Amino acid sequence: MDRVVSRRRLIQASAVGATVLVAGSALLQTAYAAPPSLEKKDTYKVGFSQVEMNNPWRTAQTTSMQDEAKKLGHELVYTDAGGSEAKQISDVDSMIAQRVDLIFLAPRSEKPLAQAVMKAKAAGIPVILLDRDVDHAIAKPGEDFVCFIGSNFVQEGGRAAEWLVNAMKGKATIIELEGTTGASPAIDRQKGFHDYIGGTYASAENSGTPAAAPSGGYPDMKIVASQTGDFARDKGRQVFETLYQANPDANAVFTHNDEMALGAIAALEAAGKVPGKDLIIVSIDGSRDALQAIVDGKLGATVECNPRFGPVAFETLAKYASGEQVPVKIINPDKFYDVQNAAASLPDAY
Ligand code: GYE
Repeated sequence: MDRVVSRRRLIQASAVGATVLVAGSALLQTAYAAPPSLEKKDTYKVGFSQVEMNNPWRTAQTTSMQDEAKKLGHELVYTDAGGSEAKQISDVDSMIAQRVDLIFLAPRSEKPLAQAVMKAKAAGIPVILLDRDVDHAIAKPGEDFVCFIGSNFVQEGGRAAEWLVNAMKGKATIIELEGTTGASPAIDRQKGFHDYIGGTYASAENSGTPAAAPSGGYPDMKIVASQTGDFARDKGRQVFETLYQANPDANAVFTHNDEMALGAIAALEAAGKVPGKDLIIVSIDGSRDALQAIVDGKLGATVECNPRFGPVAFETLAKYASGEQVPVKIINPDKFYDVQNAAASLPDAY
């Protein structure tokens, strides 16, 4: 383990607001408040730890990372954790053992993978989080890892809620399918949606979009059931089937990703219902299948969650290596798809 305090680390440490360096111990402490540094080189050996490959969003993200690495001549050490936290932790261990220069990590959930971030830090390997965050009580951005790159999930949930309020004219009986338990997009999408409906959505913190709901929110928008479908199509279908049987008066659905929306649509059709008529569905991701479902009248709308991380990921790596200040949070801009633009957006969809 590299415990030598390099000049570069000290520079980075002071860049994150460390105090004046005097004694030797203060030096060590202060230096360790910054993530490990990255030497400036033409090409790197970079790890990319993917969480799972069970949906088009993940395929698009992996392709984008692989294409960009290839274009820039970097070696990409790629792993797929198959949806297992234990496997993802051991994937990071093996990247550490292979001495990659930096790890791009798409963590399955906030807490267990925060420990993997701390192990990489202790081994002197900087980590950049892609698309999901870790628990900041365990691993801090700008200190234990370089930064998080991804969407504003609270805003995504708020935008989905705003659309559904308008579509249902403020009155709905809603079933919610949540993403993977303990994953930051599941936690934050739920928060954004619930806060908007409850009238506590922090609009200003979320660049003013959507505008705040009226105080008191929308008391006739009732979420009657909410359960995880693990961001997966078939799990979403099964869970929706159970929740709908228990709540046959539901007339709206909010799903944390498109795969689960497509699962809910399949369950509804199997039950002889007409998605888009009997129940109105709003989702998040913007996949090709989801846009097609909008065109077919089955899905109402989907908030985009941009999966094309390659360019921004490797740009951030280069900035970090050249000692430039990297923001601890880099937010990808997201579009919005409904019946107005779904057909026109199909050719570029993933
Ligand atoms: O919405 C989902 C994927 O973490 C933002 O994970 C990502 C989410 C995305 O499996 O489809």
